[in-house]
Amino acid sequence: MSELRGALIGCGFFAVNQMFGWRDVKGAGIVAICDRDPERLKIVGDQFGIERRYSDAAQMFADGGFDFVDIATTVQSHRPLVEMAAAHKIPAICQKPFAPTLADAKAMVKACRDAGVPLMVHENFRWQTPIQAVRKALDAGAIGTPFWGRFSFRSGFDVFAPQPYLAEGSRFIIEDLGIHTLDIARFILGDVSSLTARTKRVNPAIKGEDVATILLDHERGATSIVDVSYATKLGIEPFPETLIELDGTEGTIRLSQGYKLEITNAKGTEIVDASPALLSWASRPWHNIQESVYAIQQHWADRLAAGEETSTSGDDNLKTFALVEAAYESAASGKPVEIGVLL
Ligand code: NAD
Ligand code: 89Y
Repeated sequence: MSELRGALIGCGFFAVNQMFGWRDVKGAGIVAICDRDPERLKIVGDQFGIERRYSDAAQMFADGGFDFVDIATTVQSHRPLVEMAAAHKIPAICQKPFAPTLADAKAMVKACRDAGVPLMVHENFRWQTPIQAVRKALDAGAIGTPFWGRFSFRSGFDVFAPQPYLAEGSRFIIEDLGIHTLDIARFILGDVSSLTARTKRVNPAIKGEDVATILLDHERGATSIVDVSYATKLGIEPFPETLIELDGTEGTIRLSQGYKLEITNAKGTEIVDASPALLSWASRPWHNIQESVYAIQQHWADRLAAGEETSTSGDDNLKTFALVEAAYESAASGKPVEIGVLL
């Protein structure tokens, strides 16, 4: 079968990882790129040898000649660009956070559904090697039925240097990073019926919250905690590791710093190295995220070719996005929020 031709919109900081990922993906490649900033367009176009370059997404869609679009811009432009893709009947991948609000996210999912085009949110953290290893152990019945979990991301890494816009929004860590941690909690323990959240801003130089603690009730009966912080200064900086603790009826799983996976059950304790691969183009400490970019893009290419839905489809992501909205609502009111009411 011939290779799927992709077009990428938004040639900024993170898109470079996506371009490297596409270079490695089997069955798909990028044939056109777009950015409003001529400097970014030139840097990425020259680096990856892409001749078709656009400063205007509408012009790129009008010219066509591609089978899918990969939207790697920041959140403000996601809705118009996804709707543009739907109007041209072009399957779309959209970066997280999918939309500014849940209402926008729902409208974007509807636009693609009505147009009959596949939509995937680039929610890559569940594709990280250590997270997949935890899920595999759980699926193999290693700890029986999980009844409690903790999904923790605590760091003091300077994310504002490569992504200065993160310091400027009234919402920060839940929308930017906690969105991944909440998605991992769903991926591991299933959908959520209600949550309670508390937030804080510790860093005086930013506008939004940089600490959040969220208590989740999962539909299948487990209780979990999602705790995220960019105000935590540790001896060994863990960025960008998500640490996981799971207690089950037959044992426990611990994913600890350094990608150490420890599984304890009646057979004893097994310790596995769940480190991500360091891809040829990747660099530490980002390599965990970079490998998951490649993995989610390969998944998209495989599923698009097979005509099958992706793991983080627009529909699926609404359930993660609802947790983000609910967390802000709960932090503001101090009260628990029912997720079903939002969806
Ligand atoms: P960035 O600001 O560095 O890059 C965005 C680029 O998009 C800019 O070059 C800008 O000129 C361009 N752009 C914006 N609107 C456009 C439009 N309408 N048409 C054409 N070009 C447009 O941002 P970034 O740090 O690369 O982040 C991009 C997205 O990636 C964000 O949503 C961010 O949350 C996400 N991100 C995801 C991960 C992950 O692991 N999934 C990690 C980092 C960032
Ligand atoms: O934008 C964020 C993301 O998605 O992963 C880590 C990050 O780059 C900073 O929090």
